[in-house]
Amino acid sequence: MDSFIDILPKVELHLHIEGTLEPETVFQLAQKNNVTLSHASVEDLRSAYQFENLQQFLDLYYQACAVLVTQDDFYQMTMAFLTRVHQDNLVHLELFVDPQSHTDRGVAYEVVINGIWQAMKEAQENWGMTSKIIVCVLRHLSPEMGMEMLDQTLEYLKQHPTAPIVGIGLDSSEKNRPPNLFQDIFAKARDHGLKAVSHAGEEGPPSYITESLDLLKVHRVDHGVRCLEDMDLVKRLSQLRMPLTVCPNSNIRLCVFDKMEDHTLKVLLEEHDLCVTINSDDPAYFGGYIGENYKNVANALKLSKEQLVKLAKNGIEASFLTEEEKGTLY
Ligand code: ES4
Ligand code: ZN
Repeated sequence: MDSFIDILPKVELHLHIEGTLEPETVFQLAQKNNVTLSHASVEDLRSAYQFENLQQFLDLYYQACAVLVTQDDFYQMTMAFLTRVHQDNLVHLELFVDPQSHTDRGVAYEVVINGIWQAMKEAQENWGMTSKIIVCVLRHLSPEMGMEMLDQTLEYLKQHPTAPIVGIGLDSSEKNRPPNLFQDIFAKARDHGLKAVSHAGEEGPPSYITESLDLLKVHRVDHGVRCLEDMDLVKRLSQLRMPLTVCPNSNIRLCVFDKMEDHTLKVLLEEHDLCVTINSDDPAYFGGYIGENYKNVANALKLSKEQLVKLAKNGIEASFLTEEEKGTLY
């Protein structure tokens, strides 16, 4: 089954580009940019990757973000990631970036996007891999700060009309930060033609998924696994054919489920006929890139080849590609 997964063309829709920084790169960039880290060595940092919840992970993730300073740093990080997932036969990617975790430290918005975009262009030229950017609002910060980030995005798009930014997302600490706090930002983003996605129902309650649908008018729900606590919601997600970007390794590493055998992905896919997709979230932190996520969940839940193909096709369907572009991937 692993070799079948290796050759299966895959799409990734839930990937935080900052979550691809491997500990070796964190140390290398820290040294180059004179950034002080609170861990003594690569091994020390890697051994700290044992999390009991989302917040413990985010504390380390934001600390590591501080090593990214120049446009070339963002380019190198993205290029290293794209090179890695090209080996997994990734054919299309819609990546998340958290501009606020960089602009808050004095890094210019365009430095972040220019660096990522350059790597994306090379991946398309070299391998035909297509990719897009979704800028995320950090929900632990104020809605005003999120609106500022959206305004920077709209200004960047005005200056760079061919930029691959296609959507806005909502990420970071979910508990006690309901989507309704951010509805003005999403309304404005929509008015400017951006698509919408939101992390919901990972650690937060199913009502955050409902709010994401009703108030943020999202096109996809990121994670969404806690929908199973509300059967009316599950029915609605099924009727809407609303995609869920599920991240198996992440869910185990952040203790959303105790072990992979307990993961509800197969129930969501087969019993409730939801548009489930497989994604890696923060692969450097959660023990695996897209291929490993497919393999781990396939082995633990004994998924068939047909089910794996269905999951991969759901990824194409749930993407923000045009119908014509999707047709070339199916
Ligand atoms: C994240 Cl797993 C997860 N959840 C919410 N926000 C995030 N940012 C990066 N990874
Ligand atoms: Zn995520």
